Amino acid sequence: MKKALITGISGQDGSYLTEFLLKKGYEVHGIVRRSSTVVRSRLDFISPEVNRQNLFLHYGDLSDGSSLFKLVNRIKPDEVYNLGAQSHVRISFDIPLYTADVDGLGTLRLLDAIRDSHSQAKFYQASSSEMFGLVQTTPQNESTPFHPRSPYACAKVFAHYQTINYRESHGLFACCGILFNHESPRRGENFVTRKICKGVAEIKSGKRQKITLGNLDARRDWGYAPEYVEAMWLMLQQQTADDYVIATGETHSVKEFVEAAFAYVGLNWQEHVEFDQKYTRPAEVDLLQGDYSKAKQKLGWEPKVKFKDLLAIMMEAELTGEPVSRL
Ligand code: NAP
Ligand code: F7E
Repeated sequence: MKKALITGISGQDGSYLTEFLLKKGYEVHGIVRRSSTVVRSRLDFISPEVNRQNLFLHYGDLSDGSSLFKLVNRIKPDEVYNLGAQSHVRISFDIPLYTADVDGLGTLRLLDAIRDSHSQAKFYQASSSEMFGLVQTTPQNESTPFHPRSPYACAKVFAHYQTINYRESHGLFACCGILFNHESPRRGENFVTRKICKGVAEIKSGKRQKITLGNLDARRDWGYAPEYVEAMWLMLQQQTADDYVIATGETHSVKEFVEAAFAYVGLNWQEHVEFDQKYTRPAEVDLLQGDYSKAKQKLGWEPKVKFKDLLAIMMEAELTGEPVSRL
């Protein structure tokens, strides 16, 4: 039985990846942070069909190198997925040092823990399309230069190159997935797609009248999270370690998403959306559109769920009141 160790197991991607690996017969170990209330809601909704007896949670933290070293030594994983992060771009402007520590140095601590324990584990790094930032070419692929526009993106660029450096210097089987935005009913409530879908459902049911948003002109390449975690796994099943862009190839504005979500329930968005400066960023990423042709050719990976279907999945989950359990 293969063993996987996942940081960020309680997050959107961590919960889908756990489900995916348990279905494949893996023993899954996850690192969770201590918090004053124990919230594992995404893991609570893992499909009853999978064998939860093979899931083990351990306290640890990306800011605590000794916990990472001990866990890698004790568990002896075959695969390590580094999904843990302070992942909110706007909030990274409020807590830049914390974000750099967890997302940047945290990755280095984990890489070093693997190296120090002489582990042969294959390593996956959650790199991000935010690294392209002020985009130099469109669409973006693995050769597009980075121009990060936030503390979050700068930390991810650091982690990205540390991962490549451990591959080239120390022979680690280490891959970076440069994933474009991917969403689901399990997306955090303060990311724009989930915020919109939740708000629209509440307006439809009469619970509220308005939602307040920031920049509606930004364009994103939005995919479906369960499909993206499969790409992570595929990267670690290859003969050689490499880096891959994972995206849908489509780009849509936040305004298009808002319009489509309100139209889904028969409402006019202009009557219900307010603007607030506090949801804007000091530097915005205006346009993202990924070219996933390398992943298609080498991994045989292709997205099936695109903009319209994604919106329908997320809206249905909100309208039926089962936002977390819906797969
Ligand atoms: P998410 O829902 O925000 O989950 C982040 C996870 O990291 C949570 O489990 C969180 O734990 C954990 N975490 C936060 N700080 C930590 C720390 N100090 N030590 C250990 N764990 C910590 O993020 P996601 O959407 O699943 O994304 C997964 C990864 O992919 C992240 O690294 C993100 O930056 C990256 N990424 C995401 C996207 C996307 O569109 N979703 C695209 C590209 C890259 P708590 O539950 O305790 O908060
Ligand atoms: O913003 C605009 C905002 O916070 C998308 C993370 O998973 O994907 C995510 O980062 C766009 C931005 O995602 C609101 O200005 C307008 O242009 O949903 P988001 P993100 O910043 O693209 C990347 C790939 C990651 O790696 C990150 O971890 O929407 N926007 N109004 C708003 N955004 C938010 N959050 N809230 C608003 O009210």
